[in-house]
Amino acid sequence: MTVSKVLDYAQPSLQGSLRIPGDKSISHRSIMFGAIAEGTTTVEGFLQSDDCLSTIDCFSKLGVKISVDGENVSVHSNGMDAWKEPDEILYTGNSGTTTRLMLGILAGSSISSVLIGDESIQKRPMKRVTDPLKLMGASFIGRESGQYTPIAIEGTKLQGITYKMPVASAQVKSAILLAALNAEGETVVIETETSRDHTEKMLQHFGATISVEDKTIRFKGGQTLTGTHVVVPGDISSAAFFLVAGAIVPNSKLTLQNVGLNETRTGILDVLQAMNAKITIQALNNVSHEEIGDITVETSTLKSSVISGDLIPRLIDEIPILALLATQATGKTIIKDAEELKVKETNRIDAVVNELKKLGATISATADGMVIEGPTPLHGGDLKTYGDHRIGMMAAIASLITSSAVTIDNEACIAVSYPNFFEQLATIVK
Ligand code: SPQ
Repeated sequence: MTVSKVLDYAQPSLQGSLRIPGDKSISHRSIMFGAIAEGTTTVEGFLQSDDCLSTIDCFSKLGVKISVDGENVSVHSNGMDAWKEPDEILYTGNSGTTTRLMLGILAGSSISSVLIGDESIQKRPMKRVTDPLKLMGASFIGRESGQYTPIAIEGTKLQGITYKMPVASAQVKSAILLAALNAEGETVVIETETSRDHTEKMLQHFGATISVEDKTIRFKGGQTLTGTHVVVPGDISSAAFFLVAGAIVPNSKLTLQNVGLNETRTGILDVLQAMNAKITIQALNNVSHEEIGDITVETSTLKSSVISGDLIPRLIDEIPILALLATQATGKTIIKDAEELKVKETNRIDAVVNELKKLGATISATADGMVIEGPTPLHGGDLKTYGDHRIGMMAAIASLITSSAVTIDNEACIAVSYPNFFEQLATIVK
């Protein structure tokens, strides 16, 4: 059941500090790697969101022992050979990461299984993953030759391949690398643009050897992973909503603690700086092969920017909230080279343009992005989330600067990546 929520903030200012919850991409991978590894893996700072719980659920059905105690998770496994063939269908919920990475993992296992996701996942393209995996010898049955779930997987022996990626996608790269763990010989993945590299970093953290030179990744099959301790940084994609809120809500100053600062994810910080936002980064540290730090943001007078090219994969999930930021910047912001937005939880180009227009923004869709003119005062309205967490949170942050209330049609979808979003927001609204 979907429940709507009315958001009515009377000219707030935002003050205080937030500890940003765990990174979704790294939380998924910590469970996957823990399940593949031999021994016990302990995870600290795990994101207990709907998507990450879908990953845990899939591995539990494969017989992996996983215990969750808030943000602390332990995974006990004797490696993939000890997994049991699941007697139920593996349900990946709304999670593209779970679905695509599981396809890579299960392709080279010794078991048969079936994967299905929710209504949104059933429309998201899987051939980008199943095609290269088939080149490795994988066996899938799914609608339109493995394009859509449900997909049945017959685990089999795989061969290493050399694969030039047609799109910048960490999910495609990760699915191939995870399959490569069980493949004979070397696998080489060549990226067009560098996408998030958490899989490469975590492979090293679990004791594997991987070579990354510019956009070429080389990985030898047959390596054994060993259980370890993983500290999950806060998710910069979640922090992004409060970074933008701090910049656009008058008289605000916010500190976001424990934010992952992996260079493949920090495109939003580059854009905020280019648009004149006041941000400072302190307390840099390294945990489990990932950079972290605290970010302070203050209300700023913003100017427009062009967001394109190799910046896009470094901020792909932040584009909805950056579009809202651009409505408050002077001049024309152009977002291009972002066709990938069309195959996310919903078509995020159409969703962002439709919903921000309802609030009075000057915004139009292009074939590969959008154009936004600002600054524009926004008014209230009834907004659709399309069941997409990032559209829901963009609408919620927009409501902080609208002249009247904003209603969102589905509050629950936000729990896909940020279950305590509204609780945290309430603590900083003054
Ligand atoms: O997991 P899912 O549903 O694909 O989630 C999204 C999101 O907005 O949270 C995308 F819709 O993030 C992806 C991201 O866009 C997570 C991800 C990863 O963990 O590897 C990589 C990106 O996707 P892609 O297709 O570019 O590889």
